[in-house]
Amino acid sequence: MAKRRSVALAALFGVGAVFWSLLVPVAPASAHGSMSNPTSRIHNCWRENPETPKSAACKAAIAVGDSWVVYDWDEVNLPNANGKHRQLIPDGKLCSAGRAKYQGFDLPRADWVATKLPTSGAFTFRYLYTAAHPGLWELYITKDGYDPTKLLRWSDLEATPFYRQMNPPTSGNVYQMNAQIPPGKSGRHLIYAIWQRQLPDSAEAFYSCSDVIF
Ligand SMILES: [Cu+2]
Repeated sequence: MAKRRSVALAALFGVGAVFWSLLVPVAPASAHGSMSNPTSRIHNCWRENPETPKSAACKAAIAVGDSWVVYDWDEVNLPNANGKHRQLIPDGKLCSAGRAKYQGFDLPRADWVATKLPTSGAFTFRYLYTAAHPGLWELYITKDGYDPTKLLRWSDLEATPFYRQMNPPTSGNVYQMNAQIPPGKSGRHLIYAIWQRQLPDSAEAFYSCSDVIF
C-alpha cells in the first residue's frame, strides 16, 4: 500500500516537473558574481579547484562545508536583504552572509590566500559576474589592528566604505571599480564587498570577503 502510494506520488511529481519546466523560462537560477581582484575567499577556492584545493585555507573551508558549495561561488547572497545587511548577518558570519552552506569561509585564519595591494594611489577592483544586475557596490576595509585569527565582526570594518558606486562600468564579465586605496593600511587586511540590487528589480544582495596584504 505504502509502496503503491509512493509510486503514484513519484508519477505525479514527474508529470509536475515536466509541466513546470515548460512554464518557467530557462534562466540560470544562481548566476551573479564575486570579487575577483582581489580574489574573494570562495572565488579563489573555486579557481584552485574545489576537488583538489591547494591552499590549507581552502582545504579547511571545504572540509567544513563541502566541495559542491564552492561551485556556487557567485551566489553568496541574501535574496531579500534590502540594505539591512547588519541586521541580517550576525557577527562572525560576514563571509558566509550568515548562510550555513558557506560557513567554511568564515573560518578565522591568517593564511587565506591574500592579494598584495599597493599602499596608496588608484586601484581598479574587479568584480566578476555571471549575471549583471543594476545595483550599488560598496567596498569596506578592516580597521587598523585587524586580527585575521578572530571571527570577523561588523565592528572590525571601517564605518564608511572606501568605495561606493551605483552601476560601475563593466568590461567583459567584470565590473571595474576605480577606487583610491584606503590610506594608512599595512599588513594583512580584509575587503568586504556588498552588491545591493535595487528595487523594484530585486532586494537581493551579494557579499564577499577578499584577503589582502598591503
Ligand atoms: Cu544574479
